[in-house]
Amino acid sequence: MFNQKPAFIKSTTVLEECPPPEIPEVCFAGRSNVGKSSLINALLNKKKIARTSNVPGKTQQMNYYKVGDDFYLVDLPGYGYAKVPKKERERWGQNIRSYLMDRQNLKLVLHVVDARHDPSRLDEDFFYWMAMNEKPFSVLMSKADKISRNKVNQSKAKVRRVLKEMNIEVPIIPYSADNRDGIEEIRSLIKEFINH
Ligand SMILES: Nc1nc2c(ncn2[C@@H]2O[C@H](COP(=O)(O)OP(=O)(O)OP(=O)(O)O)[C@@H](O)[C@H]2O)c(=O)[nH]1
Ligand SMILES: [Mg+2]
Repeated sequence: MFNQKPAFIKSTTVLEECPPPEIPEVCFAGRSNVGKSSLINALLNKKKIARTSNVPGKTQQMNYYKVGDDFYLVDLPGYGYAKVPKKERERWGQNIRSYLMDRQNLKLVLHVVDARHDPSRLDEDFFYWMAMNEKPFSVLMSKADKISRNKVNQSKAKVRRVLKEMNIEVPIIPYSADNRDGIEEIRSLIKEFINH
């Protein structure tokens, strides 16, 4: 599946302008700068099909990437980006919620957190909201290359505990977009949900 040619399709801010829901899709959510766009590049084996930056707030729209004729990967703008004015942030929150709730062909939401930090209040709210709405999601932990394997395992255990407290049990996968650890596992997870 992932050996097919990827193509950038479009950017949009609202559900109504998303491509026709004829093939399944998977989206990437999480705070700004956590590594969502870099992960899409790693999954698609492209250096810069998705634009990345070391400055938070790079991705400002939903960006659609089509893999062969099979499925879409959707890069979402990060949240928690302070520079965006409050009004705009609220509007954006509403757009994203309606996308997450109502997009018919959305098979899986991949929520990215930084492996070096505990999940934030916003992350926890997101987990809770996904579970309440019975949306299939998984937690991916980025930048695992920046800490020891031991620390990665500790972080993973912490995320599992946080989820457990909310009675949520979902896959948790640490990875690195830099050294590609975990990338195959994420591809397998995506395939599983796409074929469902
Ligand atoms: N070491 C390391 N750096 C990473 C990894 N993933 C992303 N980065 C770096 O983190 C920074 C942010 O990455 P992006 O992919 O642009 O983050 P984003 O989540 O798309 O950010 P927004 O578009 O602002 O929401 C960039 O400097 C990346 O090079 C990783 O797995 N390891
Ligand atoms: Mg981005």
